[in-house]
Amino acid sequence: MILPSNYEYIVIGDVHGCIDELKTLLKRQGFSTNKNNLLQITPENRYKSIVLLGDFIDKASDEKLTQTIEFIYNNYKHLNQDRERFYLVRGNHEEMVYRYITNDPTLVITPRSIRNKEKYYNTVALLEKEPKLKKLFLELYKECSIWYKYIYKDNFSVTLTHAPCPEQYLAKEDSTSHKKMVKCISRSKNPTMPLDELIPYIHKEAKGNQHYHIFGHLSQPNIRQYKNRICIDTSAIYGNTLSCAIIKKDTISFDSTPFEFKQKKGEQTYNLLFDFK
Ligand SMILES: [Mn+2]
Repeated sequence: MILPSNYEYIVIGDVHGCIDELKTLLKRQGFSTNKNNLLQITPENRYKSIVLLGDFIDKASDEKLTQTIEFIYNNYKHLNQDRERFYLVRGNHEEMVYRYITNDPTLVITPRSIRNKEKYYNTVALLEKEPKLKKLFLELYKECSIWYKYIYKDNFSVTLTHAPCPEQYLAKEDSTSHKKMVKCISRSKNPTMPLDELIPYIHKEAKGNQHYHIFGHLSQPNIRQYKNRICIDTSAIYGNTLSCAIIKKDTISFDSTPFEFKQKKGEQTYNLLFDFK
């Protein structure tokens, strides 16, 4: 999916129910909310678009997850009424929750998968007891794309996916490529392995040109960049910050806002990306 290059993009990393921080970050980027939680369209933000880079659900409290889904749903409708300007990328959490709540027959139910559902995918239980919210989530899920690409002249482009992935799969449309862009090899299943060894392609394929790949998924203590590979998941739900990349013409800048402690933070030990000794 190609993004028109005559607009500016605010690309936001893994929200995981951090609705207060999402609203703060959007406000810092020129989008205030009114009393109905709708983002205000002003002459100043007319040329700005918003991209959520996947994993907007799970890990947070039920109250905050509810607010997050409602906020994204209402603003998705609201902002996209005149032109498309609010985009969603599919994360592995949206995908797994979707598979659980639609009783995907390819999802093998084991004691482990039931434990995972409770531990990692707490949005499933919430949606199962709140049918109206489930309907909103299902509608949003349909709107999620696997990737977006912004192209500004021949020498500058930015590909957006939820997870890091090998170059050969980037922005491709076969089902293997789709899987690779949504989720990479699991860190939690390989806890002692340094991240740079777990996904070696990400730094081996990195180049010093201006064809960037921005992704989230790998919670980090800060924005991590190596050459043209950039991770913007800065662990908001783990009490750190929510970050965005701002793409304007042929420039990328960044902004972050701290966790506001309006809900309990999650626990996580960081496994650092681009940690070259
Ligand atoms: Mn993820």
